Amino acid sequence: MSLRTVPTTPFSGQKPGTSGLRKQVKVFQQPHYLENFVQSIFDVLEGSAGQTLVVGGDGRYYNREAIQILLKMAAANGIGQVLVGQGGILSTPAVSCIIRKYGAYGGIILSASHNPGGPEGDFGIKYNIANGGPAPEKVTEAIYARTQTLDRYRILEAPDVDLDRLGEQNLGSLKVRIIDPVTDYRELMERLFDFDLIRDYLASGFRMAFDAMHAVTGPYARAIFQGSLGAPEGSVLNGQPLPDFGGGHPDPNLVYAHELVELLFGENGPDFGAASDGDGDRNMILGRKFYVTPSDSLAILAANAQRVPGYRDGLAGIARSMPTSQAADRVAAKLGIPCYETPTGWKFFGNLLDAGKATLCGEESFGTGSNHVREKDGLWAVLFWLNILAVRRQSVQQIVQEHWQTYGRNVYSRHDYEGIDAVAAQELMENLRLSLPSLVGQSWGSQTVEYADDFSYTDPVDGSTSSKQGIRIGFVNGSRIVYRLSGTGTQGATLRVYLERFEPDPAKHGLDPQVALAEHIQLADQLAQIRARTGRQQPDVIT
Ligand code: VG1
Ligand code: CO
Repeated sequence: MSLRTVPTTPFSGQKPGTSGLRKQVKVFQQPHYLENFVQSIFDVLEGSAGQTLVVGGDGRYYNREAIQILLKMAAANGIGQVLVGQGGILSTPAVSCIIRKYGAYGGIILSASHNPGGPEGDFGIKYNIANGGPAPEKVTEAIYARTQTLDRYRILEAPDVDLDRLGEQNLGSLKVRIIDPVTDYRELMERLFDFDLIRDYLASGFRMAFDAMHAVTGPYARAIFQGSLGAPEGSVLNGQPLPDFGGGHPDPNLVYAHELVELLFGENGPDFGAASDGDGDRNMILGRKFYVTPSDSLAILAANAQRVPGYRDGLAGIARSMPTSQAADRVAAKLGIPCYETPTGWKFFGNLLDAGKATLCGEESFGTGSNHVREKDGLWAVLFWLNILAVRRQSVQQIVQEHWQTYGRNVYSRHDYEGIDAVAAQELMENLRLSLPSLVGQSWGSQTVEYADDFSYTDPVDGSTSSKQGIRIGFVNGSRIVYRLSGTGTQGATLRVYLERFEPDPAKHGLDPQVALAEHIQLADQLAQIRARTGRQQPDVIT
């Protein structure tokens, strides 16, 4: 074994996006590419010598190779101990849980989340801090700045670690501990939810299906749903993590989780269906022939939280990302607790959770979570729903419809235009931005613009400001159109258009959102010239 300092030169574009650095696998496979980024992380960490890091990934192609490089670099950079999930597997929420439980200094997650995997797919890397959450912008910016001046990295030349053998191994002065990926996480879930009650409900004939989409949640879902909770074998679909996710797109929405959707919308389907994404932090919730929007899901979990053991004492507050619907705000208002509006990306929830200002958080992009960890958590959301269903003994559809009757319905939809020309996308946003001041007060049909701005956020805890977080056009009746460019894509640009309209009338709650939002959909195109500028006649994905 020998310690090597390898000369290197910076790569451009190693800038973490909404959730870490995501690039095509081919980009990561270039000599020194991953090493440069990892060294930049180590270079900006202060006082990490002798400390513990948690490392794991979603099992996608290049996961094992990347972990070997990372471990050898950790050894060469004076890290004391690394906890690694067996086989290199750890879901994003499990990493967060393990960092917190063992008081680790931080963690590194290898994942490109919902992006496809395999040699032609994507890879990613993300740094999490000691609270278990994604590094805040000041850290990711420091890492990026370091990537641009880097001229060397340190690595230990040593044989590979056996990632499949549980227990301790030495890599130079670094202790590597291979741990079971599921145990700590399952124990945390058992403390939050009434497993006995859910087990009884499942034994009474209530049927569930969970689609792990050949991604990281397979082992967790099998252990928890089929193991601890006694759901019949076969309740977990696609439960084997595969490097290419079986050729699928591990994004739990109506388009990509079609196997589950067909099951739930077919005849004699299960009562409850759910899916998660590549790294296990997202969730989609389905009832029989019924889809729950993630924004509604957050609001419903909040409204029912006190029925669940972990949240029996009530919520301190709710936080949602700006484009997420305002359904949660209505619940917060009724509960008399604050509702915070943050930019897109889980890193903005960390301070609110640490300061005890928020208990539940959510994003419209199938992300829900709480103060139990500092990441969004797919299986947690599924267990939360199961617990509520087991208490209320009503169908998913009944629970959602009753919620709308009580609070009104925030009709919501997101339209994604994927892989569009990056320059055209920038121009579209720039043009829209320029037109904002002139929009206020203008009317189209029944819609009058009340405000039009580019969302800027000041963190109430540390006072840091993040600007240009999405263009919002709000109407006097409370409806909104929001435009953002994705910060997780790897090819071209992805335009996201978020549409929301409040419907108080229960007689209209059953309307298809695409119909109920037709006026806004048309207006969204007109105001931003989407079709003309992108050349697309319709969105690629509607959620
Ligand atoms: C998307 C979602 C955002 C989410 C992010 C990471 O970002 O919109 O809400 O936090 O993905 O989720 P963007 O910038 O593409 O809109 V994950 O599960 O990919 O870590
Ligand atoms: Co994810």
